[in-house]
Amino acid sequence: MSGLLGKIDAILAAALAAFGEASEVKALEEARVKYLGVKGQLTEQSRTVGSLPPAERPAAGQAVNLALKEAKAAHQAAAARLERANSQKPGLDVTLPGRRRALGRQHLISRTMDEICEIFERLGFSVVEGPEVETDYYNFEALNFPADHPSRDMQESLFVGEGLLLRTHTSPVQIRTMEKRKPPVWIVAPGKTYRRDDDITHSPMFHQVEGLVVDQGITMADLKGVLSAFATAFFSPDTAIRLRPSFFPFTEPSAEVDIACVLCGGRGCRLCKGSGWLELLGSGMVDPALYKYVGYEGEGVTGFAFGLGVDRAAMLKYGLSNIRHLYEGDLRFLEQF
Ligand code: FA5
Repeated sequence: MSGLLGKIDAILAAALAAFGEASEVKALEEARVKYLGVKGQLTEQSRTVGSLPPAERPAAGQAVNLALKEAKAAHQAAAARLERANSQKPGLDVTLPGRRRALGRQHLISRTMDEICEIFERLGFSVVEGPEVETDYYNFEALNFPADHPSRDMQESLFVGEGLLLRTHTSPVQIRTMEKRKPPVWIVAPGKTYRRDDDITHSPMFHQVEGLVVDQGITMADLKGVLSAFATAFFSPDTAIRLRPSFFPFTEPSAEVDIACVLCGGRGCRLCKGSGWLELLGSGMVDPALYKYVGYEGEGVTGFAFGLGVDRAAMLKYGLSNIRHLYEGDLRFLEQF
């Protein structure tokens, strides 16, 4: 009996020492298995109690139980000590502020498009949209394009099926709007447009904002007044514009609108190739030939329209050297705006 009690004391002392010395979770677990596991040394002792003479069993049982209790408490204390130590290791400072997710931002094109539409909304225009896959009828025919116009050629526009193409401009929205609404019409139509173009100032997919006004007594002075108000709001308050004669099948007369060079203010520099002007958009008075397609004949109205390149406007405003910067998804570029 005394032999057993002595043995229990010795094992307990060894167990307490092992738990106390364990400096890692793995070592502590090994010690627990060694002394308290199913085949652990203290657990084994509790089994030998049954083989003792009945008179000795109570005292021996009590001694083993006490030893087990003490060993388990020491193991728990050691486990808590290791957990505390681990949570205080460098790299796990719970007082540090959490890691914030970087917030995204609007792409420069979307921002420019919104900004352009807001300016026209302040001038009394409302925003409408049209489909990007268009029929030949809306993209060309109802816009007075002759049947043999080069942009109707398969080589020039991006056709996606018989008589179906990716719209080459936002002008089809003019026809779609006039079909649905009676004058007065004051709308802008932003959206994506597609052409077989690809160089530093032209992209196969780009963006336009179409403008259309059809009302009583609209003249070219209204066209110039509205576009001048736009240019001063979008670029800077002293931005001058000029109208240059041009041709579009759906406007008559037609004009390219240039702004005074954003770099040199009109004196002439590398950007404007010495001319002092930069081309911004196409425009003109709505050709009355369109009215027969949309049932406006006899309304006694006149109108003007314009088509503004959004990518071009962003390039001019922010001094971008290559249109591809807008489409490469390089955050070092995009995060500047
Ligand atoms: C048109 O697209 C006419 N629909 C504009 C218009 C509307 C005239 C209403 C009259 C009345 P144009 O092909 O010039 O016109 O294009 C207009 C603008 O789109 C250009 O000034 C340019 O800024 C932009 N643009 C044209 N092609 C590209 C391209 N591949 N990449 C980027 N911008 C382009």
